[in-house]
Amino acid sequence: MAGKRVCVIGAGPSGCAVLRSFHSAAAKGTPIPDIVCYEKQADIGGLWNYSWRTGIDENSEPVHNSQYRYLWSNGPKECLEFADYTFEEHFGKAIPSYPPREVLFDYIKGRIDKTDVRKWCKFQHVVRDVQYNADLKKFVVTARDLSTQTSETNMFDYVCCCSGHFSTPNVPHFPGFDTFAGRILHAHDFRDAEEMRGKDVLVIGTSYSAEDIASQVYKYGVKSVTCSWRTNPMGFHWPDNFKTVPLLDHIDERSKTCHFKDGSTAEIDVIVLCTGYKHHFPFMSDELQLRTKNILTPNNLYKSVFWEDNTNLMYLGMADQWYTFNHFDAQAWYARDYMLGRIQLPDKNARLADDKKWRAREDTLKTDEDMIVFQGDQVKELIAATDYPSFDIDGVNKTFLEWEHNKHENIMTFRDKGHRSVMTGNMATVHHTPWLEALDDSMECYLRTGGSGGLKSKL
Ligand code: FAD
Ligand code: NA7
Repeated sequence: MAGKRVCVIGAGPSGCAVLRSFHSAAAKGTPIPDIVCYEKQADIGGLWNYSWRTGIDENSEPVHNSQYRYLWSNGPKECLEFADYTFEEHFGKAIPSYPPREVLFDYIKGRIDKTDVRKWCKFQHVVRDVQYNADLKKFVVTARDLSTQTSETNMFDYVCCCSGHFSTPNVPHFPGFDTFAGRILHAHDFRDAEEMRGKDVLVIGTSYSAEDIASQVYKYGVKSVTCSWRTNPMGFHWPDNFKTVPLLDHIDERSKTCHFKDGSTAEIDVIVLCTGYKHHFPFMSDELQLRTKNILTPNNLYKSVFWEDNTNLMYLGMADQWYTFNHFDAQAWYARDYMLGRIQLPDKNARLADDKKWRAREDTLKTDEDMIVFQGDQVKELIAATDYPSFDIDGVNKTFLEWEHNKHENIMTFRDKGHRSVMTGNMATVHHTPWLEALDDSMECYLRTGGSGGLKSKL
């Protein structure tokens, strides 16, 4: 290991997983390489490190954050729990299953701050360029220190790209947008549901952003929500002031009248494009650049991690996400063991055959359950190869299915349910206030036992 150097790009949950994996090896006495983690923001946490800003940040960089005020976990915390750092260990007690953003941010930071890995992080450093020098067999990485506006270029043996893929919005155009008499924004720029109070809102898209933003604006007093779908409608039992329509066709000139593919119309004040994100790596040289859609087996990545044309480049967290934090850990531990020489990868033909096998299986998946089990199998395979603490992945799959069931039973109350941790065997507690009434999402209020967290007077 002596003399080897690893560059980690981004200190969100995926980058932190890499840092933590090396820390864990070092704590067991294994010599580890030199590590530098460039993070363009001022702290760790990635998307969970909330910013009110939209567009361009204080350093003239594109704002990374896509999360919003009042965001609560959209899946059970029991499905993302770190196997080496449980919620109970962090909070000192059992807590409910769907924490608000601030609580999850605290949990992410808590695991990192039990170690000294921040010493590897260079905050407010944005990676601008990554090239591979085949003669030297090294990556040449240029990063800009945003606080001093100076650049540095360094050589690395390995690069772990952990820059996320839910920050560069996919923004389609619809006829009539140019002169729409209301407001158009992408989910990436959505920050505060309260500004939608009393408004007629159109949500385009049918995935997580659409379902959550539609629910959020309902919670904070929207007048009506029109949900527009391209492939399939969302299929939840929405409240009475919701309407589901096919895709937007066009908007009348200089008006708020939206026409949909079935000929129906609606008067709309605000259009929220929940149309997903692009994998976007402008800092990677062309031959190192991941180009993929948001799928479970991203293109050209062995085990969804190793760049097929140069396995010393690894991308983490790039698959579509059912499993999140503990999946990133599984990838990080596997990548770490490759970098430590503990895991040998097969030759390229065998790797491509393996990619093909997983992709062929992905192409057969029909239901959410199929996809959850599929990703669970990917996590199982990675974990089995390393010393990341093993956990009951079939149990987590079941929790995902309970969550799906609860959402379809009532999209506005699924967060009031509790799930059992497969890590501790303990049930989550019941939150003191139903989600729909819980308008104060601060950590202090959330962790309080008993009492109301609802501030109805705000409405
Ligand atoms: P990110 O969190 O995006 O972190 C990437 C990091 O890389 C950032 O800190 C960024 O500043 C840094 N970076 C980017 N480019 C550069 C560069 N050029 N140089 C240096 N640093 C760079 N997951 C859940 O499990 N539960 C949820 O409830 C949930 N809700 C979500 C809600 C929204 C609105 C969104 C968008 C996502 C949500 N997710 C949720 C999924 C989320 O993607 C993951 O939880 C997680 O944040 C992904 O971690 P990551 O480290 O891969 O990426
Ligand atoms: P997703 O999950 O990638 O979903 C994108 C959605 O956008 C999906 O419903 C697509 O519909 C829809 N889409 C994409 N392009 C279009 C166009 N041109 N017209 C209409 N609809 C379109 O992104 P999300 O933002 O929902 O979720 C990403 C993460 O954020 C997730 O991890 C969450 O936790 C939060 P399709 O089915 O393809 O017709």
